[in-house]
Amino acid sequence: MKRLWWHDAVVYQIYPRSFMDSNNDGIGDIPGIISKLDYLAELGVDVLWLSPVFKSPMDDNGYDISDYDDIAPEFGTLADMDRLIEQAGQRGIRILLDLVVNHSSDEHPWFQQARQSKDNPYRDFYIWRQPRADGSPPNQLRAAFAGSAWELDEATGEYYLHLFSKKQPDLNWQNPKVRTEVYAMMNRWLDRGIAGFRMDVIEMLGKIPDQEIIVNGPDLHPILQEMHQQTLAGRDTLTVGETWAATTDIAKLYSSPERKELSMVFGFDHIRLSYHPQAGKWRPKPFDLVELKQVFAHWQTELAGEGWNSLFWNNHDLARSVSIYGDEGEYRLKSAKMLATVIHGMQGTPYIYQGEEIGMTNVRFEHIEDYQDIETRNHYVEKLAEGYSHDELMTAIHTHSRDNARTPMQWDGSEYAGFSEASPWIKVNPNYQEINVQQDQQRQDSLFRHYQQLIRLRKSWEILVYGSFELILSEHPTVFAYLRHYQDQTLLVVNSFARENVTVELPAIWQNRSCETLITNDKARQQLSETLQLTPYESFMVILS
Ligand code: ISL
Ligand code: CA
Repeated sequence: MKRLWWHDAVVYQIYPRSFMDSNNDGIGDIPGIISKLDYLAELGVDVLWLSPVFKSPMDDNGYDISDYDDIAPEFGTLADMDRLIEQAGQRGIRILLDLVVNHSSDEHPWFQQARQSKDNPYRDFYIWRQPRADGSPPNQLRAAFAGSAWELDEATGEYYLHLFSKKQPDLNWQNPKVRTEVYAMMNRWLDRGIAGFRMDVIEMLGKIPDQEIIVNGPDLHPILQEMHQQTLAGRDTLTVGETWAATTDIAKLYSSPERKELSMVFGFDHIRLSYHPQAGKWRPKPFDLVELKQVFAHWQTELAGEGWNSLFWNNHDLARSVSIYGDEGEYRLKSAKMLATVIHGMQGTPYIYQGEEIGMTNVRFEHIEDYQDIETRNHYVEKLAEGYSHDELMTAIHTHSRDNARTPMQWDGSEYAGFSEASPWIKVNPNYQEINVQQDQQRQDSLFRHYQQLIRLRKSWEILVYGSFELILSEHPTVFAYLRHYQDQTLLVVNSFARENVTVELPAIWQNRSCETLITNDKARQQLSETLQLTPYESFMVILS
C-alpha cells in the first residue's frame, strides 16, 4: 500500500463556537483556538478539523453559509484564519475546514438572486418545483430538522428543496455553474494553506428529488471524481466525507485511492446501534456489544488494503461516548481510557472530538428552553404532536441531543469553566468543577495523557497503522478483543465493557505467552495465562512474543 501522510495522523475536531472564547462575548472564536494551540500540540494531534467558521446567519450554527469566502464576525476575521493556519503550521498541525455545499444559507447572495424571479440567472443554482394541483408540496420528502423538505416561496409561487432547515436551501449539483463556483471556492481555500476538507452530507450531492432519491444517487461518484480532478489533484490533501448511508462497499468507492475521490469517509453503522432501527435517535436503545464488535470488524476487514477507515466515537452531532458506551460514575476515567484504546487500536485515522480527551459527558438540562440546537427544538415540537410524551422526549434528548456535544469546553473550575468570562451562548455542563482540563492534568491517571500516549504509539508502532485486524472472542458479551498482525508481530488489544470483574478464556494459541504492555488503564502485564482476569472496564494493548 502506498504510504500517505494521513495514515498515521490523528485528527482533533473543534466546534469553534464552544471551544474557547477570547473576547468574552460568550461565543468561542478563532483567536480562542489559537490560544490553545500549545495544548493541542502537547496532545500530539496532527490535524485540526474546524466545524464551519464562515459567514452565516447561524440558523444551524454555521452549517448554513452565506459567504464561503469570509469568516463570521463572531468567530474572527480572515486575518485570524491566516494566523491560525500559520501558527498551527509552526507546530506541525494542519487545518481542515468543513465544506458545506449540499446547501447554502437562504441569505447567500446566490439564493437571494434565485428567489427574485423564475428567469433569474441564479434560479437554477437551487431546486425549484411547481406545487401540486391542490397547492401542496411536490412530494413527501421530509427535512432532517422536521417538516416537509419543500418550502413555498410566495413571490414566485414555487417550492424550493431544503433537506435541512428552510434556511438551508439545497444547491443544484446538476447545474455545472454550481459545480464550477464550488470548485473555485475550494481552490481558494486550498491555496490559502489548508490541508483539506471534512465534507458535510457529501452523499447527498447526486440526489434525484423527483424520485425521492436523496443519498447515493447515480451522479454522486462522477461528481466527486470531477471535484477531485478540479481541486484536489496534485495536492497532498486529507478529505473525509460524512456518509450516514455508506455501507463498506460504498465506503470503498469513496476511499479507494485509484478512484480519486476522497481519502476516507465517516461510517455511522456503529453509532446507529444506540438508535431505534425505525424510529431513530429519538427512541434510544442500549447498544449490544456483540453487534458493535461485528460492525467494527466488518469495516476493518472489508476496507483493508482497498480503502481507509476513519475511527471515531464522537462529533458535534453525537452523544458523548463515555455516556453511551462507558460509565459516567466511578469508572468514568477508566472507561473513557478503554474507549480511547478501542478506537486507537484499530486501522484507520482516529478522530478526537473536543472534550473527549478529558472525558466530558452528556448534559441533562431540565428545561427544553435550555437547548439551542435546531434539530432538538424542532423534533421536540414535532414528536410531541405525534404523541410522544414530554418525559420520553426529554430522556431521548438527554441521550442523543446534539447539544450533548456542544456545551462549552471545560478548561477549569472557574465560573463558565474557563471557556469565557461571560455567560456562554449555551449553558456549561454543571459537572465542570469535577471534569475539566486542569483537574485532569493534575491527576496521576490523566485521560489526556492516555490519549497522548495512544497518539505517540501510533507514530512508533507501524503495526498500529498497517497491521491487519482479526476479531477474537467475537461472541463474548462484554469483552471486545482483537489482534493486529504485521510482518512477524502480533498485537493484542483487550477491552472490557463490563462494570464487574470478568474472566475470559483466551484462544489456545494465545495462552501463556509473554508480552510487552504498550498501554493500559490498569496494571501492566508481562505474561498471559490460560484465562484473563479483567477488572471493570480494564483495557490493554500488548505485543505478544
Ligand atoms: O445528527 C444527525 C443524525 O441524527 C443529523 O441531525 C445531522 O443533521 C446529519 O448527521 C447531517 O449532519 C451534518 O449536516 C447538517 C448539520 O446540521 C450537522 O451539524 C452536520 O454534521 C446540515 O448541514
Ligand atoms: Ca468570542
